[in-house]
This record gives sequence, structure tokens and C-alpha cells, in this order.
Amino acid sequence: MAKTQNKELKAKNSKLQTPLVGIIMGSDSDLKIMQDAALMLKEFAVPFELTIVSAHRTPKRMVKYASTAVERGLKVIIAGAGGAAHLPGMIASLTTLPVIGVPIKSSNSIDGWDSVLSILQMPNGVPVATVALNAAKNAGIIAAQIIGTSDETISKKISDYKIQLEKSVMDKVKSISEEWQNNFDEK
Ligand code: C2R
Repeated sequence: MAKTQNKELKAKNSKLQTPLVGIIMGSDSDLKIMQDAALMLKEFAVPFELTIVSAHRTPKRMVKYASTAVERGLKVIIAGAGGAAHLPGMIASLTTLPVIGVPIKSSNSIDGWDSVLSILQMPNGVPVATVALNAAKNAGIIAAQIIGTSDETISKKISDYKIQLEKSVMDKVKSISEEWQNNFDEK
């Protein structure tokens, strides 16, 4: 029952808001990492969509996704994949939108390096903005920052987030200074 209600809510929301960011991943096994991008976009109130697209397993779907992205209103694509991670680069080759690549340490990955290098080492002319291994959270932040360049409300939310980030570190500075000498901060 709760699931049905959630589905109905999702359907309503998607009708109201055109997604500005597309989050795609090679497999459902990537979702546990890629959901971090979705959570950041939710925090910044950036409308997004999320689905599976694989260059290897669903090549026709990949071409359709990338080639219709602009007309569907997307402004940025976040693409995550593990192992021989061709998805982000192939999407970048098929669209004018900026593509943020998330290398994923998957079950078939050699310590994640295969995925990092597949996404990072793009040929000149077809860039993929690559974040660190499993760093879908940062991909979500970059996507929001791109959208924030033309949306003051979103830009303000990112600014507030940065202030919070600083505050949480300064709280920790204070806390460890109770036990450890710190001449730098002493007045
Ligand atoms: P399974 O867990 O489904 O076997 O997938 C996925 O991103 C995932 O991390 C294992 C890994 O294969 C990756 N995959 C790619 C692509 N499609 C799936 N790298 C692609 O097209 O690049």
C-alpha cells in the first residue's frame, strides 16, 4: 500500500517538474553508489530523473537517451559505470550536454582502476568531467552547481551547504583542541 502511494506520488512529481539532470548507470548494482548523486540533487531541490542505461547491454537505448536528452530538457548528465566503463564517454560522444562521469568499483572491477581510467582518459574533443572513485555525491554537487549558474535559488542552497560544511569542520577543530595543543587558533 505504502509502495503504491509512493509510486503515485512519484508519478505526480514527474509530471510537475521536468528533470534538469539525468542520472544514468550501467546496472542496478551501481544504484547503491549512484543514489548519493540523487540525494544531493534532492537536497538542492534540482529536478532529476534516474535510470539504467548500458552502452554494452542496451546500446540502442543509450543512443536514444543521449540523442533525445537536450530536447527532453536535460542540462547535465551524470553517468556512472564500473569495470570497462564505456557508458559516460559514449554518452558524451552523442550529446552536447556536459557529462559528469562516476567511476564505480563494481564486482567485476580491478580495484576500480579500470573504471577510473576508462572514464578519465577520454580523447581530446570528447571530455567527461570525472569525479573520484564512487564519488557520486560530488557528481551531484557539480551538477547542481552547473544548474545554479542560471538559477539563484539553487545557487543560494549550494552557498548555504558550503557554509554548513565549514561550520562542521570548525566544530571539530574546537572539539579536538580540548585535547590537543593548537597554537594556530589560540588567541
Ligand atoms: P552487473 O552487476 O550488472 O554485472 O554490472 C555496470 O556499471 C556495473 O558496475 C557490473 C558492472 O558493469 C557495468 N557496466 C558498464 C556498462 N554497462 C554495464 N560499465 C557500460 O555500458 O559502460
